[in-house]
Amino acid sequence: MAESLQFRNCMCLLAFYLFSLITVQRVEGLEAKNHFLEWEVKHAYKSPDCFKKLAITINGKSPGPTIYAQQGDTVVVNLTNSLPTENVALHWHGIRQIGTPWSDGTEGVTQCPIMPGDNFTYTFVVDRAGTYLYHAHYGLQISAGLYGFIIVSVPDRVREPFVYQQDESIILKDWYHNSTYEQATGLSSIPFSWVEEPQSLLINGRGRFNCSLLNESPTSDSNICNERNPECYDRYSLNVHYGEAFRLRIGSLTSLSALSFEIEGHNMTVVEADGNYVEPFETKNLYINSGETYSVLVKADQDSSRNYWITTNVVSREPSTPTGLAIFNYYPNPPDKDPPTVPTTGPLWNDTASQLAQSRAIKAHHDFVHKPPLISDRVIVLLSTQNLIDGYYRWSLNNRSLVLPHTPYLIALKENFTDAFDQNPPPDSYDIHNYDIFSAPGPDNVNATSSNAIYRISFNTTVDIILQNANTMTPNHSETHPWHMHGHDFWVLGYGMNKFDKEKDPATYNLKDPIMKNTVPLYPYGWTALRFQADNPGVWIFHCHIEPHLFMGMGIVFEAGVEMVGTLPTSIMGCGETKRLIRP
Ligand SMILES: *[C@@H]1O[C@H](CO)[C@@H](O)[C@H](O)[C@H]1NC(C)=O
Ligand SMILES: *[C@@H]1O[C@H](CO)[C@@H](O)[C@H](O)[C@H]1NC(C)=O
Ligand SMILES: *[C@@H]1O[C@H](CO)[C@@H](O)[C@H](O)[C@H]1NC(C)=O
Ligand SMILES: *[C@@H]1O[C@H](CO)[C@@H](O)[C@H](O)[C@H]1NC(C)=O
Ligand SMILES: *[C@@H]1O[C@H](CO)[C@@H](O)[C@H](O)[C@H]1NC(C)=O
Ligand SMILES: *[C@@H]1O[C@H](CO)[C@@H](O)[C@H](O)[C@H]1NC(C)=O
Ligand SMILES: *[C@@H]1O[C@H](CO)[C@@H](O)[C@H](O)[C@H]1NC(C)=O
Ligand SMILES: *[C@@H]1O[C@H](CO)[C@@H](O)[C@H](O)[C@H]1NC(C)=O
Ligand SMILES: *[C@@H]1O[C@H](CO)[C@@H](O)[C@H](O)[C@H]1NC(C)=O
Ligand SMILES: *[C@@H]1O[C@H](CO)[C@@H](O)[C@H](O)[C@H]1NC(C)=O
Ligand SMILES: *[C@@H]1O[C@H](CO)[C@@H](O)[C@H](O)[C@H]1NC(C)=O
Ligand SMILES: [Cu+2]
Repeated sequence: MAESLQFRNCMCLLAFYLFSLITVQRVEGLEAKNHFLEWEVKHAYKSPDCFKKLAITINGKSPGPTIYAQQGDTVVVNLTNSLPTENVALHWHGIRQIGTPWSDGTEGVTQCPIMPGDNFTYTFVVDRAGTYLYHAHYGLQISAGLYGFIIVSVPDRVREPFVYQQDESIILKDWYHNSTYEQATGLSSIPFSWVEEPQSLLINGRGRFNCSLLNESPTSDSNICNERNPECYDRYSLNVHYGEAFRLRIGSLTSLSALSFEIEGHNMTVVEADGNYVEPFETKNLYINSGETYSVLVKADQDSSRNYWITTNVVSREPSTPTGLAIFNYYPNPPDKDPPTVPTTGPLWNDTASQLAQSRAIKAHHDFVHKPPLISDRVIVLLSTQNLIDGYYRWSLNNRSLVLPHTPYLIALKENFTDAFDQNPPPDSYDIHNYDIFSAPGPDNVNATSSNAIYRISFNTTVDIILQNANTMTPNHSETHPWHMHGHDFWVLGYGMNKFDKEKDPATYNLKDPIMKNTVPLYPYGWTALRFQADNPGVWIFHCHIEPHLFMGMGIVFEAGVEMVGTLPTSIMGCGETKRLIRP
């Protein structure tokens, strides 16, 4: 049964101090701490929604342990790969890795994979307060459960632009019963087999699948799905006292699903997005895509004689996954007592207008506006299409479907291994005049190709990226894609429907108070315009955060200022052409 909040916080802190050895250094009067974390990545049977499945865990947990740190601290994670048959790499999502581009954790881009039995140390500074994430960047391991939170507090004596009595966090996940191996095989086979919709939605790693749905099928086995398993029965319960205001950090690391999140009877005030303060606005439900984080403030001011539902629902794709549930518990009601009401099924899944309106409402807090340069040095227009390449289903950007090379780009570029990847840059645009974004590309679109070519960007120039959506290979169908950039935050200049018009649409850009984010949605048949300063030396991936879409090639890689990157640690080497660098 659910413990009290105090007890859980206490256990959390205790675990935190037990598993992390904290040293304090004095740096010019500021205290910057080092957090040494020993993490073992291993398989374990888990039943987060009652269905027993082999998951990938950190120290036996999925989601993994939350990293709590303070702005300016250094985090050192010594990761041991105890998966007997699988490589791994771990990405620190939203952390820019300034000066440590080799710690970005992106297999094929910034490092070789960590092989079974090997250990690898990630060292990086959490240079900004805010809510961040970590997750696997290898294969489909997010869907196997390798994910968690990074929560960075403001320095001592720094006040945030809002007040709260309690700091809580909720991580959202879609959960599949099939293994990642079945999924990966289906995605890379002829005929193609899509992963379909998830079986459950997990709130802080907990869900509840209706096991009797399996009883008709030959796989029925009470050991496989058991609703009396306490791992699934115990809903997450958020415990509050009447009259208090709390901050709720919400992060999503879904494999596929865009979600709506709400707390029955309680509006939320959005105050943070991807680590940046938001000009506060109130909403009944929060839309959240994979790779996004938000903080909302909630006031516990309703009838406190009962509990309320916390719900999350699939949006953007026609849902077949039941509502994910948790409990908003007013003290002293029992924390595990189901509310007396029927939980909402959320907003209409295809109400794109309401999602777009919320995206547009997210602006920089007036005291924290970081103004973008008024003009950019380069504009890259990226058209997303679904294509067949040699009979395989793929996603492409301007006809290029990303396939990572065997030698990670960061090492290849520093060592001048010019044969490690295609040296011809991919196109900065597509055939805007002739390409019809509303028609399905023919199954014989022979023009899209697999490619490992990258964009080279002059250091510290200002770059606009226009994400352009289009019809998939299914007639009258276009999908939502959350795009995530490594190493940088970008300004979100605007969103629009239909084909981007480079004459008219830039006039609609928000150059006054655009929010900076690291993940942003691209809506069906629409465009999203971003601007960023290429001021972080390294090689970075920019990709759709839907894990199977990235697996199918939906991303680009860019380099800026790689010549300024310091000496690479040999621990990132060992694969492809880098083998010869570590042999005497
Ligand atoms: C990381 O952990 C491994 C395995 O426990 C150990 O051999 C190694 O010395 C550790 N590395 C560091 C830097 O602590
Ligand atoms: C951890 O890695 C270091 C160097 O990469 C190696 O010397 C050490 O043996 C490894 N420890 C274990 C337990 O594998
Ligand atoms: C799970 O994988 C099997 C193949 O092993 C496939 O037949 C089935 O359709 C998949 N189930 C779902 C829900 O995708
Ligand atoms: C579970 O599924 C069964 C079979 O479809 C259905 O009869 C039952 O009402 C469901 N239970 C719940 C709690 O939804
Ligand atoms: C909740 O917020 C919505 C705006 O999204 C507003 O229309 C509504 O009145 C608010 N409800 C309450 C109870 O404050
Ligand atoms: C949204 O989807 C529902 C079915 O779930 C459908 O009836 C409705 O027409 C759709 N609305 C729009 C605007 O496409
Ligand atoms: C793909 O390339 C061909 C030319 O080879 C061009 O006609 C077509 O418009 C391109 N498609 C996209 C989506 O850029
Ligand atoms: C790679 O090429 C650059 C530019 O020509 C040069 O400065 C650098 O020393 C070369 N690096 C290596 C490892 O050869
Ligand atoms: C491929 O590109 C050629 C021009 O190079 C164009 O004529 C043809 O229509 C394109 N095919 C498709 C299916 O887009
Ligand atoms: C990038 O350029 C801006 C001026 O446009 C300058 O303020 C900043 O210091 C430069 N950053 C780096 C890392 O060189
Ligand atoms: C697709 O939409 C167009 C109008 O936008 C309509 O004329 C056509 O019938 C639709 N096709 C299908 C297969 O639904
Ligand atoms: Cu996508």
